[in-house]
Amino acid sequence: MSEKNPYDNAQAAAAKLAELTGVERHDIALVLGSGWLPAVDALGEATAEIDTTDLPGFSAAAVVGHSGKIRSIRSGDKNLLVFLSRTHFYEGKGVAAVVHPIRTAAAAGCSAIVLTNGCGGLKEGWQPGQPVLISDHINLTGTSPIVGANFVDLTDLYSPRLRAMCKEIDSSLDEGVYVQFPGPHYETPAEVRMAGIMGGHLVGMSTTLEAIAAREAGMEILGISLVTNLAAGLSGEPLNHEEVLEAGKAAASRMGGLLSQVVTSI
Ligand code: 8IG
Repeated sequence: MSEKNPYDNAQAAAAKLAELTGVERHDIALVLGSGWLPAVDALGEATAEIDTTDLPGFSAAAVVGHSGKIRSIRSGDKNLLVFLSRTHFYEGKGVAAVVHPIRTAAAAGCSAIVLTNGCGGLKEGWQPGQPVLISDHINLTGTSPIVGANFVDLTDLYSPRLRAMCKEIDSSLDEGVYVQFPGPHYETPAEVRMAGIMGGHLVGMSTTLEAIAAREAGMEILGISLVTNLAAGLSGEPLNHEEVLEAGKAAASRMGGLLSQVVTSI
């Protein structure tokens, strides 16, 4: 990242985004996690698609199934800004790089953001391919995207209004507390038990730092996890990345329908 401060960097990225997409202002941002790519087509035709690396401050995507693209989609009367990939904390590029897309979205005009991820599920009865609303989080990365004495409040971080809206769309949606581990290794079974004892229901490697940066920027936040696997030790099988992508394909139409209905009612 350049020597300027992260908020100026985000302003520069947003200006370049407007220039390359021809869309002056975006309204709602979406960040797609593992397994969510097949769902995005339900959001509508892309007005423009650019490479993340065309914007200042972005680095190339590092994970299979994550495409390093940004799509601008016109949906009803709203301009959606869809990040088809994210930078993960475990890539070691620093927390500012992790939340640069979030700050860019805010600088581009977005007042709401939908953060999605693929993760392990702890609650009994949850099955791979099941979307779950994030009700709250536990950040185990040991760090924050905010530097300095800026004591941002995280009460109701994941908008109760948007969660209620999702449940109106799909009354079978459950909620859970998302626990972010640093990764890139998955948890041990003992760590999964710890997460459960702490009050967690979902384990993953993203989202919490982004949510904090989004709150700092004043955006309304919706978090949706796709349970792609039962958390380590709960299924008797080892974890692998292929099942993650499979779960996404299997659940794509349900998640796509949910996303498109949510963005129209936000
Ligand atoms: I997809 O079980 C996916 N991402 N930490 N644990 C963690 N991250 C994940 C998992 C999981 N599944």
